[in-house]
Amino acid sequence: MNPRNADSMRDALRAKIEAGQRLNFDDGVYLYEEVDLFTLGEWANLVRERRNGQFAYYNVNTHLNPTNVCVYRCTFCAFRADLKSPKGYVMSDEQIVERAAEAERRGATELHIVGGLHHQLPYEWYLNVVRIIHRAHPRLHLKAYTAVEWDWFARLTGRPTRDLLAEFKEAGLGSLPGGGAEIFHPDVRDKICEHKADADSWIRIHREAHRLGLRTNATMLYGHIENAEHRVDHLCRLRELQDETGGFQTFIPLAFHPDNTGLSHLPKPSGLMDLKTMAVSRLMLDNFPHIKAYWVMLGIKTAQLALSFGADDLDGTVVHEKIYHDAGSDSPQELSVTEIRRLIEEAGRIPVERDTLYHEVIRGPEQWRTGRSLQLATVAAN
Ligand code: V47
Ligand code: SF4
Repeated sequence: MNPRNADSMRDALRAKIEAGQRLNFDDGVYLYEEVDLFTLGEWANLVRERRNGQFAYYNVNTHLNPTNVCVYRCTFCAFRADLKSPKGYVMSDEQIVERAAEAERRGATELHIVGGLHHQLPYEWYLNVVRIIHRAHPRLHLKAYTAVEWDWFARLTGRPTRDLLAEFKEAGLGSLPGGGAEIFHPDVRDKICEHKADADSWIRIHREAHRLGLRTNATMLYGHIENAEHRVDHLCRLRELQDETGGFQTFIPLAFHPDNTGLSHLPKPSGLMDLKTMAVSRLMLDNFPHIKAYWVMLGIKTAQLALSFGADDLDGTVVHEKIYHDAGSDSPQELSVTEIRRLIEEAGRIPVERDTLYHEVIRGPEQWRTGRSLQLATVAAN
């Protein structure tokens, strides 16, 4: 592109962003391919501060992966195990409830539950996980099962996912995590996770959840075999559903970790790619209230920087994370609240503890309670 055209394209984009106008697919690809990191950061930060001011959110949570045995063989996954593999496990009811009890003792407000799709476990087993935890620990918000898992439950039962979501909601399901989205574009999806739920199914399941009043998150796995066009296509598809339902809370870009995976020959995405993806996500997803810098996968240092590149959330204390640690993440297993708040303050932001649905959490000497809603941004009505 000749320099004069490049300048006018950049000026046009800056003007659109300052005026709060929507960016299109070509703008998104241009941001990735032609705009330098610091300009991207400046623009993304403008949008971030418009939506969330100086606040940066975190929560106190714990992960539970009830089984790692999985019928699928996603090439990027180091977590899964074959049915007969010595690495495979299935947690007992006692272990599951004890994990929830431990979470509650540590003051967690949320349990993040995802796992493998076991060859032999019936639908009722997954339902029972939510039911027994909710009965024993009704205050813990259960953010459970990705769209890929919901699609698997439909395959197991022959029942529509909408009915299954409703049944789980009755049993104590609070919201859905954003996993399983990977890259929607079939040119990539067919190569990295051929058999599991496709993009249309992922989108349909989140639409159904939103219509049932369940909030959900969305993710994108980047830094493997995809290119900028695939990433921007992914973001545009999410933005379209959000226009329709307003049910997404947070978008989480997930950096690929290659160790122990079928793609171990690939390098890790660079810090530059991490921050660019954070910024482009903030700029393209103009209708998402929050963009999360998941410190477990970004590393603490990049996650802290990301708070100036569009992100307004660091996720949580995250105890017992397996998916990234199996794939070579060298992040610690847990961050203390003191450390998270220090990272946020050092980045010049105001730390706010939130619950899963973005209400302020107010801590007393013994107990916590929910305060005001932190949804500063307006989302379309369901
Ligand atoms: O769907 C698996 C990804 C996801 C690898 O909703 C990998 O708040 C990188 O979705 N390298 C599950 N990524 C995790 C997830 C998530 C995490 C944090 C918060 C939330 C939320 C959701 O992890 C999978 C897949 O995209 N993943 N293996 C890997 N080797
Ligand atoms: Fe199974 Fe999920 Fe791993 Fe794919 S990413 S192999 S569905 S556990």
